[in-house]
Amino acid sequence: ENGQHPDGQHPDGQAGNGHHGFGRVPRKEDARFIRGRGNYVDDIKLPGMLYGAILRSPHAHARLVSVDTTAAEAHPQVRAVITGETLTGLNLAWMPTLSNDVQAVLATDKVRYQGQEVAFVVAETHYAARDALELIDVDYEALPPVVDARKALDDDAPVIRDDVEGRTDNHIFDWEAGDAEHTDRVFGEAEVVVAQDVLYPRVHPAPLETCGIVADMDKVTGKLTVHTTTQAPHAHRTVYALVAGLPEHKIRVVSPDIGGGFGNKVGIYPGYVCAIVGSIVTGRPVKWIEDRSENLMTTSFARDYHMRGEIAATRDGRIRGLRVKVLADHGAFNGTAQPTKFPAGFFHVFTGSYDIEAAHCAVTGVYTNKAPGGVAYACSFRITEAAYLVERLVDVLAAELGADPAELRMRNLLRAEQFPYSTATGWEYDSGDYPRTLRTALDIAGYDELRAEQAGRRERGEGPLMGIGISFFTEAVGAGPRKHMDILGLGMADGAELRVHPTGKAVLRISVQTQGQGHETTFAQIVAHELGIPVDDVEVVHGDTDQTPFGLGTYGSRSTPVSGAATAVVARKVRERARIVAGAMLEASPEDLEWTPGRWAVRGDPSTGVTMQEIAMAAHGSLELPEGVEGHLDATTVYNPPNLTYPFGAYVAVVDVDPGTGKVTVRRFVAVDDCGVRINPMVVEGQVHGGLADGVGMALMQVMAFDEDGNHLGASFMDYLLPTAVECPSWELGETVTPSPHHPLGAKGVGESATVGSPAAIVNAVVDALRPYGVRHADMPLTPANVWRVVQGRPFRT
Ligand code: MCN
Ligand code: CUM
Repeated sequence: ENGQHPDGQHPDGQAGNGHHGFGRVPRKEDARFIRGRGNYVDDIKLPGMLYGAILRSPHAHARLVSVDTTAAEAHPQVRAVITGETLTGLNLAWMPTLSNDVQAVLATDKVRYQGQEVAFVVAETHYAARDALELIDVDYEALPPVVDARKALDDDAPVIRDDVEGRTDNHIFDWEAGDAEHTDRVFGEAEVVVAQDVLYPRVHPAPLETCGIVADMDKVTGKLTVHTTTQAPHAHRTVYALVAGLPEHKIRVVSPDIGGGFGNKVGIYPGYVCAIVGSIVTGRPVKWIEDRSENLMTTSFARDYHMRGEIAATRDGRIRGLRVKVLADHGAFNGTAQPTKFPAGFFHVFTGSYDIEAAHCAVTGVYTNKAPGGVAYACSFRITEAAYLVERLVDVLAAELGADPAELRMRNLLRAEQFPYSTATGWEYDSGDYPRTLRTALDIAGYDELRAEQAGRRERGEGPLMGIGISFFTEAVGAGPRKHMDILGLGMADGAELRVHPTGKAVLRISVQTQGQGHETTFAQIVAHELGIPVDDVEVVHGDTDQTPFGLGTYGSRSTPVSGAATAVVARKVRERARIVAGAMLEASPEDLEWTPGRWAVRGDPSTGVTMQEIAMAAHGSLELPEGVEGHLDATTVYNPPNLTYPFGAYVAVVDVDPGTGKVTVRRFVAVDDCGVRINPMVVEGQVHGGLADGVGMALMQVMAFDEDGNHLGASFMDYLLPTAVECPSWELGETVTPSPHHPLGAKGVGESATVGSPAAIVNAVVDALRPYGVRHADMPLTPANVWRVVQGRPFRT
């Protein structure tokens, strides 16, 4: 199936004019965004508001000898200067991270990466606060930094985290998954083994809106209100409650419009805590908004995984085993965001989409003198790294065997009848028909013709070099079942509340928080689909802890799998209540009623039916209801997902490489995604487009580089490059639909799929183009300079 429904009709015919459910409904939120009427944190101005600015360390590693704030405090516009010492007095100098480590809010003993927070100035204007930073006199004693993760565990490596008593090295954790012994046995017996070192470089999610906060401590009511950029308002509130010792009902976290999150806005940053302290100290609201360089240098980066992967296979191309070793660079504080039990996130889905007998991975995390983070940038908790690694390895195996990469994949993909499938590392994939999806992508691409064109060009020596790359990915999204997953002890179930007013208009309250994914539209569509009312009659309330039920927020593409399911369940509760009311209205037994979208009617006699709007009015009216039935139609629920959902997809990239300059042009890109039932196919395609652009960025342009002193070399968009329409081809999308069997709507998450799946397709295509040079692998980013370097000195053989 490759269905496009330009008329807004859902294939099941339920959506129609006026949009009563699923389908290509235009996004409600766009009306304000395209008119410049969004309301972002930096748009918020409270009476008497002050402005904060952060003094940051120029050193990657240095002892803090002294911080003299006298001159800054004397600045006429400055209202407070906060240092590590001030915070120590409040027991707030260190804060817990999402990985059960601690992180300095403001440095007290040492600075551990360039850009680390040292002091916070609160002043009457933003400019005055910035000016006053220059008046602070800090005495540093420089220490040798650890920049290369591969040297972090050397005996003579300086110990970064000597704040922890007795620590003698930079080791954070060792973690493994799979059966090592079984895997070694399979490798011992294997006919063919290939091994490859693969780096997934440090990159940055770089949302257009940087991080920020307006903190307002009301001394009279004792209530703290923070307007902030957060993907997880309720989780932030609980963390603030634990850190500051304030009760939760005295904290309100409001997340207004957010200009992109991409995992950058999951954690709590020192600037947030400083702004809150600033408001407590001055008794006035304090705004802190970071600038672009601060965002790129200090907030949650992504990846930095040094991987070594091996595949064991038979001569005829049957993959039997996978063995992986990873060195994970977590920066100076272990602040990665993922469910507690999984220090390497969901990296252990690295067996990908294949039927593999045995697999094992061992991950070691280390500290370096770089900013903390690691889980961000549409990664689905490190599935980006896993998918990239296995898809690179399969191509290395194809090269070794002289096999076609599409055929090799087809040969090893899980077959439809194998689902639900238990992987060698402990996942239970819910549903899939992988060969069908790969075939769809190959058909759209015209794979055989592309290969023929490539062969012809190679034969004729016709430039530029053409490459074709394939990737097939499986994701695990929708964290997660409470018994397996929590973050800082908070379980990952989501609440939902639905109110239906007397005239049949509805208000849905959810805990997930859109950063551009279109939740105000798509969650309204879910309610409309379940209740048969117009999408426009459903208002979605989110991003305010005072107005929404508890839930863990938006990341790991969990909104549709968890809160989307909660929404369907709560709407069905309302529909069932409506059935009882309709029974009373129609003087029939509720069991004898039948639902057709929008109305309950006596079975076999649809003309007698009552609409949802009529039922809502009656439910609030004087109609006599059966004994024990309350009036109104409101309902609440908490959804604890039974499993994750497993979206998947097949991508084909076609590139042209100029060997003289090393420049790569993405000529075509075909993406066939299967995220189960699509609530809004247009929104899904938008998500895929964005993720494919991410893939072009990471594969060809992006890396957070450092020099050997730990100086950050990419602190602006002049150096850290974002892909634009110029670098991206016109995406060619297809779809298959394999519903999730355990999700009430059959939907799976999709928000990160394309970011996860696309880098491998592009890199595989570039390596394929460079085959005449005998190239088997090249690390991202494949910038012109890097590609040029890879082919230097290599003989060209067709
Ligand atoms: N959707 C759908 N049908 C499906 C699946 C999803 O119609 N079968 C719709 C959903 O209703 C929702 C959107 O697609 O409107 C994305 O849904 P989902 O896959 O559940 O992902 P989340 O809403 O949880 O979004 C999170 C995900 C993550 S983790 C990152 S990172 C990322 C991404 O979304 N950040 C984004 N996409 C982004 N898109 C924008 N514009 N901005 C970001 O910051
Ligand atoms: Cu890993 S980025 Mo998203 O999960 O917010």
